[in-house]
Amino acid sequence: MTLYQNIHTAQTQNKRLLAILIDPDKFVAASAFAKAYLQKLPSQTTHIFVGGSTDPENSIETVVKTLKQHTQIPIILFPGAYTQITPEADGILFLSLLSGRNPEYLIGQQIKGAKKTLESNLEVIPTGYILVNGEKETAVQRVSETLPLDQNDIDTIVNTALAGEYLGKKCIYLEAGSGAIQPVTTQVIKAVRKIISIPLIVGGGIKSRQTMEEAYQAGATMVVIGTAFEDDSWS
Ligand code: 1GP
Repeated sequence: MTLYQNIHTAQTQNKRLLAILIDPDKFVAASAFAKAYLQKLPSQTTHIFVGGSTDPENSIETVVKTLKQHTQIPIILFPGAYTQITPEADGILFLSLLSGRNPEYLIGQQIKGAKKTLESNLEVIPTGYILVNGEKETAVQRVSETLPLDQNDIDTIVNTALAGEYLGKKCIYLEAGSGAIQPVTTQVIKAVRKIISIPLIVGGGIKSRQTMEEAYQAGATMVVIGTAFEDDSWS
């Protein structure tokens, strides 16, 4: 089964997927660190995402290689820039920032990374990436120089997600931004879930089992958690 078939099946069979996001910038690519990190992950972890808005040390390749030595969990790139594409992973969320109006993040980075992606043999998962307001200026907003969508403007969020599906995206990722104060609300998740037929990924600011549970109940196929495992604040 491909990575996408697995995600799609989870959606149709109402199974819950959990991705842990590793920011290469904050990860020590050493065996002992990787082992200890992997051990503390929840047993229901189904995927590991690796990527960040920035990777100044260009460490993503060594981070993925180190992780691969210690886990069978599929590793999917979640690149903030085309420079983060590396063949050691299993797949890539080929993102387009649909909430923004910066052509560089709608199509520019994608053109720069297309050939590298082809040559890498990574499984490509075309993903419509929608940044919503998490009540904090996040790295995605800063780096992409775009504004998030207002979480109260559910119509615009829903229409953006639907347009993403019609454009051929295979997943929609609702993102409140790393370290968001306000995660994606259940109202937003429910409204988007109701209108799209593709898997829905939800992340940003989820720090507790309860918030994770609420996101699944509202219709998330996959929940993404990063910061809470980085700073051990998961509760
Ligand atoms: C960010 O959705 C992810 O891109 C995860 O966010 O770091 O807040 O868990 P957190």
